Amino acid sequence: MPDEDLGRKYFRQKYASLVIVSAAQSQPSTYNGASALIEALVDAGVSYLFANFGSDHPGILEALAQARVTGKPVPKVITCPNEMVALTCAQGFVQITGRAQAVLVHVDCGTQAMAGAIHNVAKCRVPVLIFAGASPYTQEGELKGSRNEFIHWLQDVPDQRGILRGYMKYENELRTGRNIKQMIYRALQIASSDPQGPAYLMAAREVFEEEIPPVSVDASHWTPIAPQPLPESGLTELVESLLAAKRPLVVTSYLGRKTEAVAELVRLADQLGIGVLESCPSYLNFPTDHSCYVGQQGNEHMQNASLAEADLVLVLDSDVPWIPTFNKPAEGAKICHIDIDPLKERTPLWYIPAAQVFRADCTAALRQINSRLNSAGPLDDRRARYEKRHNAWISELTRREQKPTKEITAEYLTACVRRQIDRETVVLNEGITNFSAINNHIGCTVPGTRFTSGASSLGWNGGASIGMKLAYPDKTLVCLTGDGSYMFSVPSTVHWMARKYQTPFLTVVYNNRGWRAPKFSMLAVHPDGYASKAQDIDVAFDPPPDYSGIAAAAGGAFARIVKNVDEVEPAVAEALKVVREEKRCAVLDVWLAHL
Ligand SMILES: Cc1ncc(C[n+]2csc(CCOP(=O)(O)OP(=O)(O)O)c2C)c(N)n1
Ligand SMILES: [Mg+2]
Repeated sequence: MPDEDLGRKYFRQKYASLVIVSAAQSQPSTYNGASALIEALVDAGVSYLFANFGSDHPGILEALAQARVTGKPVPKVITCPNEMVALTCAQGFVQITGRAQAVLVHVDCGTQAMAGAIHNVAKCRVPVLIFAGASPYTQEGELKGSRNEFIHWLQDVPDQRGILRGYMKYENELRTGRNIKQMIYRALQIASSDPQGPAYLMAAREVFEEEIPPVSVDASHWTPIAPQPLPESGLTELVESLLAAKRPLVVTSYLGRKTEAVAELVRLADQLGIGVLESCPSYLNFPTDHSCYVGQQGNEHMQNASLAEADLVLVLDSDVPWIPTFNKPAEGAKICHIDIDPLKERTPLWYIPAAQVFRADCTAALRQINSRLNSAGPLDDRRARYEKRHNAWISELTRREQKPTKEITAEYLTACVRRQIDRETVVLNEGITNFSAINNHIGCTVPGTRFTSGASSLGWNGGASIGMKLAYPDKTLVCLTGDGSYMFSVPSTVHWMARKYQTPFLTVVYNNRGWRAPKFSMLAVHPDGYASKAQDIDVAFDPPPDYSGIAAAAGGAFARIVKNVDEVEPAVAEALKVVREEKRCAVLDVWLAHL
């Protein structure tokens, strides 16, 4: 039999039962579990469903189509050819808006394919609702949705929820269409209550197909728990310590996830002359041009001078305030810790020697502290000292970002980008070994303009750019990424989606021809070993792919490879013009020194 006939026969067999069932039961309008799911998402304020469909979703595809025909609202469906990208898009959108979004994936397979994005949303505390179908639980046509494809036996796995149990704040199985709405609201309430995080719900096809009386429940009865303030007793002691200290210092990493908290931290610095150090920041926590800002530190193996001389360290929202093997506060410094998640219950090994620890919302806590601080006191000395440090730090950055004579440096490249963007431009940083260079030289000052994945599974930059652009259609977006991280981001999917959903952004690939981070990690542990002297340690990408060409092929992006120092700034300017005026993505592949 020719291939074509075989194909037709297979198609007829595969879909015959489906066609008969739907013809026999077709009605003008059906209300089933899938209808309840879509209504629940709309009522809960979910704007987007980042979806990758499969055989588990006939009910949902049908309900979406029915709702569109009958004029009912549906979340905007974003078709995502890769699940890691789908979840990362949702993460990007939520990092901007704070509003939980939904992701739909295919059974255990799509759950696995969300891959490291699961780690990122969990560690970054991103509220997101993930739905997966599950294999039908009937096999002889007992119920609508019963098994009718061979994969239904293969996809029936012992513990689908176990795939991501270690990462979810909440996971459950929907067992009937009748309480789907309540279950969705409960999952969203848990995901959106601090400390926020992802939730996972799965359901077999029969649940979505189950015809039910329309469910009417009030989504507003499942609001997130209210932000927690500091207790009055602890507040008094804390404020006294802050006033008594000679060199108080704030260390923070993700306080800026709420932009209001940044304004409160500025008030605190202005009132108290307290220094602010960002440690491995995942958000912009403090304006980098404020005279109390002493810079940021990531993996740099050195003792931070401001941290060493502080006599009071106020840790505000941080997972890694310092790395004690080479950087820590002085012996005897008083440490106070306010965090939405101070115990880090999902991190098996975690402690800092804190005298006071509070689980509280930093915006609320800082407001309380600020309203108690009504005397400026003898603070000019503190402020002057931090101002001196700040100015020295700025001079050092200016020195480092000078135009190089030979190979392009990350510092110079980042300074070129900075000169071509405005204050409102949103910057995504997945620069890895150039992470600090990017944060330092990009010079963001406005809260909510600088982001990272907040975690460590690479490839966040592309999907997050799409999600953030959906949230901020009028802002310019600049995605600064290592070459390895660009490859991890699945650029073929990202650029197809960016064109389809009109989310133009500029990507700059910091191309050092491979993975420099594992090389640095090796050298830090084995500085004089065999690997340190080896020519090749299997981390280089020679010859590298044509990174910008991938984006051009997948989504019509503007593509340019830049190898010459003189070309850098004009290329950034031209690429940004394309993004802003032609509303098209641009990818600049900028060659730095070989790793
Ligand atoms: C999904 C995932 N796989 C592997 C790693 C381990 N890893 C950490 S950094 C890194 C290299 C990143 O390369 P690139 O983006 O080019 O940055 P560079 O190290 O060159 O600065 C790798 C492979 C990871 N963090 N996440
Ligand atoms: Mg690299």
